[in-house]
Amino acid sequence: MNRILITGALGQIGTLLCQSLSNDPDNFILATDIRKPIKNTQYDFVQADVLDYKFFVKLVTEHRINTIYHLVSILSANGEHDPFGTWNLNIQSFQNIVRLGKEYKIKRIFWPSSIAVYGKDISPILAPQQTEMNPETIYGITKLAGEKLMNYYKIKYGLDIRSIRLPGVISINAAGGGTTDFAVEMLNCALNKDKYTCYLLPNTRLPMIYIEDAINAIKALMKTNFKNNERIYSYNVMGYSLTPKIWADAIINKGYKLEVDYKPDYRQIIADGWPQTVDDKLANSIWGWAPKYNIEKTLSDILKS
Ligand code: AKB
Repeated sequence: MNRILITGALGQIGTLLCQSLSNDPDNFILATDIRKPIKNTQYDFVQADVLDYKFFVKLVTEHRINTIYHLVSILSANGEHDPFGTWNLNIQSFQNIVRLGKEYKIKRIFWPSSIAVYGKDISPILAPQQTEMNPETIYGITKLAGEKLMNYYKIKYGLDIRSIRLPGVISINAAGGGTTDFAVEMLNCALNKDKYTCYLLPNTRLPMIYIEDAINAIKALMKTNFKNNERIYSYNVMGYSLTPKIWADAIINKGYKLEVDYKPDYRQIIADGWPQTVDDKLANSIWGWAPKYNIEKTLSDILKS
């Protein structure tokens, strides 16, 4: 049986990942978050701060946890308001999870990295899987540090930590504090008949993925039997790339009235430092990654509910 602990379980990815993993009778799920859920969950939930190592030791031992999905993170835009706090939370929580992995023989850990590991010196089209990386946000720096630590701990302690570099994730709920949140915010404005003021210029192009594809990617990655060196990567994945203008037009084409004006702020500089598309061939060739959702399918799926 997989006895799974999830941190950041009430976040954009955590909410759906917990539901999806809990549908499998072979999985026991212990969801944790710093916040309390607003409604009852179909799986066990404990309010907990992942910086509290001792409390997590208790959770891991009491529930005989053997797998961890560590999703807690301060994202790119929020991170810029508090670089010290962002380093502390993103890195110290990572270290706590790794330490649990080592001390309590956790068999597999998932931790998401991000396209924020790239900086504006990268070629913006099909950013390569492996290249020199110069992130320009504290969030990106913590993600790059996490990627390096993953490999360090693999060599040092033989830990099995798996990772993908997520682009902007699209779902009905925004991640909160990310630079790619405009897509979800715009969608919600269309549904609520509100006007949307976009903080990025209309033609800013960024890589995106629909939440269903992101969840499928995480699950596929965690099931793969890797050969030795294949585990060292945080794999690039993406569904499609879009601009605020393309996304607004696609929503309007679905019959929604949507008025958007554009007032770029500090997030424009962050977005300008990220690639427009990433090269995800390696994920495809090693563990069969292939997205199922394009822009049209994403919108149809979100709007049907
Ligand atoms: C953000 O915008 O910060 C995140 C990301 C791309 O990692 N969605």
